[in-house]
Amino acid sequence: MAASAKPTPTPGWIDEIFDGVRYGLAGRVIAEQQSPFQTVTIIESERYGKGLLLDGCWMTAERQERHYHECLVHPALCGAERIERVLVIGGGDGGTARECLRHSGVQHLDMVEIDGLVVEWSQRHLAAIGGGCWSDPRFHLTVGDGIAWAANAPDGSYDVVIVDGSDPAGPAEGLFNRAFFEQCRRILRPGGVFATQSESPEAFRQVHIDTVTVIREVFGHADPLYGWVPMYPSGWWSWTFAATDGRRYLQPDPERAAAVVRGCEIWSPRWQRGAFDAIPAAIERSLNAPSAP
Ligand code: SPD
Repeated sequence: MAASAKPTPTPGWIDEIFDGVRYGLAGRVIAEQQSPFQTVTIIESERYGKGLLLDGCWMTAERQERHYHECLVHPALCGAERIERVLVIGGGDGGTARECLRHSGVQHLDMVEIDGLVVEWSQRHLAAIGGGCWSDPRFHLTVGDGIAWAANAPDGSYDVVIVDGSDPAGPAEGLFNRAFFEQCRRILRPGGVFATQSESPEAFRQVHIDTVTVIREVFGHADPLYGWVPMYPSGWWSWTFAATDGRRYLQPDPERAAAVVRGCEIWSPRWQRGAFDAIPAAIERSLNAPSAP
């Protein structure tokens, strides 16, 4: 899972290198620092504007972030029974919180990001991604451990829990395991929805399958949705949804959807239907195969 920008760097390019493939943008590094958790890099690219890498892996960029954030947020925010209280774990660039706060029904959003440098540099260099979230009175930021936050939150304290972490290595590793997903389920109210990024069905296929499988075991069901984040390995990405009372995220609330869809670049109820249906045949077979005793 570990990526590296070290082998054979090409001047004028920033690459995530994974498993024999380079995923790169023409541009330059404008800031780089080792935080207590990871190497944080801010770049300026020709095609997608300013962007963020963590430990050499692409996280986001100004002119591509909607491909990711809209797909993670709106199926959950349009699918939960209520949306007054939202928890975002990770999400330090602010893009996930920004999309959540477009829903006027959200009254209180806790965001728990482990790395204060990611927040600070996103506010300074990538202000367009968080937009107005940082000063929204509904937004409450804690720089701390999201896994511990979930473990300590009271039962049924959130309507929506969204996990916007990086890949399952380093500080985000614990965001992919059963114990964490169990806590996320416990802290949801009845009618609540859980959402997480669930990696690439191509570049990180087994991680993707394992993640969906464990969420299905914890919630009794879970549905991956497939889209594209061109700067990520393979460009093909997934987000997975589950709920306390069945697959309610498959039917977006029409009023909530109508209120946000005009401002979306990718997400719409129609796009969402296709994206849930776009499960690759081999992934569907693997997910439906009986697990070994
Ligand atoms: N391989 C990249 C996975 C990154 C997922 N999180 C991105 C953060 C955007 N808010």
